Amino acid sequence: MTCSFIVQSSLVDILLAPISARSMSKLPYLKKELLNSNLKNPTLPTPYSLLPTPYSLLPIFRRLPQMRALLLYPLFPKSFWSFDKALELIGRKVSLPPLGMITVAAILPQTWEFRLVDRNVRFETEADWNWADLVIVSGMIVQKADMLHLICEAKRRGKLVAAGGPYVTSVPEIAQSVGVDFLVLDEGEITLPLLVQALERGETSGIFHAGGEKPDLHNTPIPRFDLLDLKAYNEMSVQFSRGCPFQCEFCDIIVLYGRKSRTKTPAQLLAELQALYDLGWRRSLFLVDDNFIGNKRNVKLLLRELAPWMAEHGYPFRLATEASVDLAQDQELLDLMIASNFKSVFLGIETPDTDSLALTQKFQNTRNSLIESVQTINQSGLSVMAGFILGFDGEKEGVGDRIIEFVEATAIPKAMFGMLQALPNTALWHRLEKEGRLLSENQETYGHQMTLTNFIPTRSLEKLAREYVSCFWELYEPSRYLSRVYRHFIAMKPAAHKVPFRMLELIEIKAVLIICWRQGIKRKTRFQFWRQLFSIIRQNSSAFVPYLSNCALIEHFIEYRQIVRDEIEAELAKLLERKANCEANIPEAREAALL
Ligand code: B12
Ligand code: SF4
Repeated sequence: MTCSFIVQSSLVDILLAPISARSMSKLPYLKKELLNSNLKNPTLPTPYSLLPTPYSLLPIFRRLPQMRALLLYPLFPKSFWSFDKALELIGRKVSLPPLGMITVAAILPQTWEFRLVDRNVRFETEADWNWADLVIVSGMIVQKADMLHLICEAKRRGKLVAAGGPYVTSVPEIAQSVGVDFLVLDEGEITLPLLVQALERGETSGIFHAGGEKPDLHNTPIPRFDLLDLKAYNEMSVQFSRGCPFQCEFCDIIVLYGRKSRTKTPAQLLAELQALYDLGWRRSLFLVDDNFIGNKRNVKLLLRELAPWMAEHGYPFRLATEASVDLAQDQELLDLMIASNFKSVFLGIETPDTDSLALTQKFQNTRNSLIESVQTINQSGLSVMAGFILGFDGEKEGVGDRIIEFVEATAIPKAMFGMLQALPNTALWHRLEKEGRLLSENQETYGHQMTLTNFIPTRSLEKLAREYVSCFWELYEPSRYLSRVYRHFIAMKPAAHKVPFRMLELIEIKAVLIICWRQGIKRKTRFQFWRQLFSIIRQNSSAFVPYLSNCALIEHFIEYRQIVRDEIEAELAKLLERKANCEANIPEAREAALL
């Protein structure tokens, strides 16, 4: 293993600092003992007792084999992704579980005790804090504010805190600035053992990184799904691969997880599915791979084993994933996915403008007609969700209208939008930094749909923002949305296999009744809703459930398009005001000049 790590200050150093001259004679012994002490055996005498206080942490180290780790997953801000209204309808609290956290728990010594608190499900209690020897926090960029809050809370209570995951890996300095003890960067398969070794040596701080090495996923254990409150989640997640072979300029996947798509073995993934099956999970499952088809050879090997497993188990999970658009060019792969009960796929379309795609190095989207690719995938039997971005360099006016045309032509119901954001340390970030175009203002929530670009675009930001808002607004006009949902599911090839009949749960019956009440009686689109519903039942009854649940999402989109409009307009107003006020102030005037 070529990984490197830097120990900032160890318990040894802290302990030795206040020792009097008399005890200095014991130093070599103490240091050696501390480094070698076998903390896995609590009966061994440890040298700690020889040392004076304030070593409030000492009991923790004595308990190392049975360390109590409190895993805290920070809050997500309300966003396009939170689907609050739809979740409420089916009595769930969150869409997806923190797979990174339960993977971390599986990698750490299994003699430890774990308690997971996903703060999107429930808040931690004082009893949780008191219980913990070590607090572990993780998260992505949009969880930054709550993650930093948790680190401060843990430090206020005198707890040891370790932080890791995608956000701190991209920007470690911020967690450090609020006093985190251990920064455990990169992928945990490599760096978590370094944390454990440091704790075994009695150290109380350190930074561990993988030095560019990427772990082989063949050794990744089954995530600790048992730590989750399964009832709270709408979907479960598993991961087969990490990394992506492409090189889109704005993407931080390739920075964090590399350009080689590393996969687990089919047996590993089936063991994860079996674990979920044994825990009683019978609903949707999201394969959260960065690009599920990044390693086509290995993914086909998996699917050839997954399809019979699914059939033997009576298709217990509906599968979804993310993939690149070149999926459309591999009919064998599509057929294998459908045979394995994949129901939907998220595609990064980004923009219908070929020039922008080439500029952002998303060449894989320029090789074939994007419209035909989406139609092929849809007609083969997968429902398509897609992501779009506005604000690429050199973008011509009217991109909002071109996106609307594209989405209407392909009848994609759920199209996600955002204005381009430069994520820290991506190729885009470095280029814009070199060109002096990154905005100085620190944006708290990069990456969601309610912020302007965090850099100076090549065209008027005001016009860009207005196009974005009106594109969002028009696409989620209720009648237009319902029509897309209908066209999408009518075009879709009926399901290849029959899923055994199961009685609906009470909460599901209630949800269907509420959808029918809202869509079929309250809304002006009620006639369109019923007409389409009966047509779906007649022509493609296997699409009845996804059709209905997609219809229900209009409640979320109507609310969300209003939030996007209000927030973007408020940001624009602030920017226009700054432009008016800052003639004398050079850097601000420069930023405001982008209008
Ligand atoms: C599923 C997912 C989501 C789900 C959230 C699920 C959830 N509850 O966590 C949803 C769909 C909601 C989502 C949304 C977004 N996401 Co997201 N998401 C992912 C995805 C595809 C998988 C996450 C996952 O489960 N990974 C599997 C686990 C095993 O990996 P991991 O979390 O990295 O954990 C490993 C290591 O990081 C480490 N580790 C993790 N935690 C810790 C903690 C400690 C202490 C240690 C030592 C180690 C450690 O060990 C683990 C094993 O190696 C990742 C990409 C990825 N490959 O991870 C993006 C990713 C996390 N998302 C990202 C982004 C930007 C977003 C959005 C902002 C996108 C957008 N434009 O809207 C939104 C924000 C949502 C919002 N506004 O509320 C970025 C984050 C970038 C960053 N630097 O923080 C990522 C990396 C990918 C990307 N570029 O899009 N996302
Ligand atoms: S295809 Fe997706 S995951 Fe791969 S580099 Fe491009 S944006 Fe990143």
